[in-house]
Amino acid sequence: MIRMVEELTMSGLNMSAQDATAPPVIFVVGTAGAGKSSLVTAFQRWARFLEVDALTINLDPGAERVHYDPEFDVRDLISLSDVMSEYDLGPNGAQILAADLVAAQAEDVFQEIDGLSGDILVVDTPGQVELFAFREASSHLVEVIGQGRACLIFLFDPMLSQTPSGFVSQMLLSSIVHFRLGLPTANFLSKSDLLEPEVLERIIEWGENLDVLEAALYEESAAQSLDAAHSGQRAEFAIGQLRMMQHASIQPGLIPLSSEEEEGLADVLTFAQSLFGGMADSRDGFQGDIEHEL
Ligand SMILES: Nc1nc2c(ncn2[C@@H]2O[C@H](COP(=O)(O)OP(=O)(O)O)[C@@H](O)[C@H]2O)c(=O)[nH]1
Ligand SMILES: [Mg+2]
Repeated sequence: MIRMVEELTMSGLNMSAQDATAPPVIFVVGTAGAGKSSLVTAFQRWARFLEVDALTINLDPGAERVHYDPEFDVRDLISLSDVMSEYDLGPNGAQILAADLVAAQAEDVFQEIDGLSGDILVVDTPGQVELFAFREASSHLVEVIGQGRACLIFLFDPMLSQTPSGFVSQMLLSSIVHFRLGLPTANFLSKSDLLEPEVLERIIEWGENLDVLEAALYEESAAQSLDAAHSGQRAEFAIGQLRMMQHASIQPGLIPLSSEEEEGLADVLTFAQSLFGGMADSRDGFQGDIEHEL
């Protein structure tokens, strides 16, 4: 894990040595309604208060309202209602086509953001995670916008996270997105203000202790009175996957986040900083000193 972070840090520094002004990029991903857009809004507001210059981008053509102040808004390029009428599609088909059309214009998007100098760039992504992670064209978009200095914040839905199987399902989804996009990923438990303290504590413990999660999974299966052999297999499969992730140094941990109460926002910033260096580096030209130290 440490070696991986070091390598990433080194490559991050090298990139920024080429272009000292390009800020690190955080892509915010998660299932529909997980709280992505709210996080981008809360993060920008919070960062401004700290005089950290957080720039934002909206990549969701289906967004109805955007409450942050984006440097680039994909809706200026593509309107979902235009796609629906032009190609005679329903909302779902239009979302898929719009995602591909956006990605096909990745270079235009890059022109819009090239040369921006902020401390960090936070990217809001389409409502459904599969539109961002599983369309072939999106990988290209991630490359073009990320410029080798990007990471992912994966948001867990708080309601789904309350059952062991829901929790594990999201862990697996997060690891698939991580694998698919190939970016360092941190998992956050979204809207944690909605959870009772003891429920929150239990979920966080599942992220830290696989044995506890395994026991909870077996208990859940038993309560659902699935037949014993089948439920055992199911739990074994899930835990096996998670152990493999642990083995591959993919951190299964989960950090509580509340955009509503501005909790965990510092952890989002810290994650990007741990990968790509401090904010002051690019701003004050300390980059050379840091490379020298390394
Ligand atoms: N209580 C609470 N609600 C939240 C929080 N973040 C988002 N929400 C609500 O969750 C819903 C979906 O949020 P949104 O940011 O649009 O999700 P997205 O589809 O992932 O972009 C909205 O009604 C938000 O007000 C939070 O931290 N706490
Ligand atoms: Mg959204």
